[in-house]
Amino acid sequence: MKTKLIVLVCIFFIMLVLPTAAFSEIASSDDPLSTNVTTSVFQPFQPRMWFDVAVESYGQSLELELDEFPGTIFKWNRNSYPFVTATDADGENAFNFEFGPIRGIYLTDLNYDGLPEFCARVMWGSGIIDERIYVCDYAAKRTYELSDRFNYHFSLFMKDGELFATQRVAAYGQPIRTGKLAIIDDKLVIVDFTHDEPTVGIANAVAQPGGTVDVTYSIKNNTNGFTTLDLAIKYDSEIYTPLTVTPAGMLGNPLDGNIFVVNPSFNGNDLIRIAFASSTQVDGDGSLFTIRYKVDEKAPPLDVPLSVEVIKAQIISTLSESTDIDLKVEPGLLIIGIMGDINGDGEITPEDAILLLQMYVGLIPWTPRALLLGDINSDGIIDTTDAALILRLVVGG
Ligand SMILES: [Ca+2]
Ligand SMILES: [Ca+2]
Ligand SMILES: [Ca+2]
Repeated sequence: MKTKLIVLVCIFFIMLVLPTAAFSEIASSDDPLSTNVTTSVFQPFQPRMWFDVAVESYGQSLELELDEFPGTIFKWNRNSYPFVTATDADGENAFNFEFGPIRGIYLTDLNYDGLPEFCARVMWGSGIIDERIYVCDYAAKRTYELSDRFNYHFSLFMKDGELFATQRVAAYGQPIRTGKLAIIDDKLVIVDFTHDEPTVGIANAVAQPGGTVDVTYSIKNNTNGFTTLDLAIKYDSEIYTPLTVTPAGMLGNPLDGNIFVVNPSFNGNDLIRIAFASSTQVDGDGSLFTIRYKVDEKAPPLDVPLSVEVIKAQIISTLSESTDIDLKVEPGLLIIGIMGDINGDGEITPEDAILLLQMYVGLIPWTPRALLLGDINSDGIIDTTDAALILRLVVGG
């Protein structure tokens, strides 16, 4: 939290004190009338790849000239030091990148001066290789390094026109952090810009007494992933009982090194215990598992809260290193009732039609029960037609 604040304050401060640097001046010197006319246009530098041997194969060297550094030729040498040289307009050596071997370079403006930094992916060492990130602020002739030999690898990738960095455990390869690069307090860091926390959500579901219902439990904001889940789900067997618990593709494939085990009646109680372990990190959003519940024939009309208790969720990095995930829960509802019983008294009466129309015209807020039991003709919308059909059900039509 503190880091995010510092970044925002830094960005604001830089924008405040360096407005002229953040703008590039465009003036035409060909037309004498326009020599005093200067237009300023904010041109943020669009991140892009210069080259990456992991993406495409290249020869022994490449050359690059940038509008931001006119006349300067940057040359990458695949295997010989200096791995990148900069030559100025006079053909003089202006700067050497004193790090390497460089396997990829991405260009992005990290300090908001409108000029790109050279962000290099480096494979360092012989025998045991470190993946490292070096950033060269060519305008200031400064270099920053992100490395942690034997412990962590750091790599770069582009996605949706943005540059991202990933930190992985050297021995196992699991990513533990992905975010944007930033220079904070003169240090190169990876800043995680995700604001939303990982959350397990339960979809609302509806069932008639004596019927069955599939309830889906999903995860969202799962950016950093998990390797274990330990969950407990309470139910009330007098009202509803689990029949099956089916893992979704994300958790279910043993070929992916996943183990998913369920006890539907822990210690003989109305408690489902779910334990999940994976050899790799499961990331991304989607369905985790689906529970099919059987609703008792004598179950009254009810709105039953559906939740899940997260006993433990972890990212396991090494034998000695693991991180607990603060997995939030968004509960859902199991609505037990019959179509058209909007007020949940177990009968279809004109009151249900009145209630539906009051919600329809916005006099009272929609209830989950009305949304799940109100679409009598199943056309996907709840409106006056459904109210009329409820009235027909009253007289047995
Ligand atoms: Ca810059
Ligand atoms: Ca009713
Ligand atoms: Ca309808």
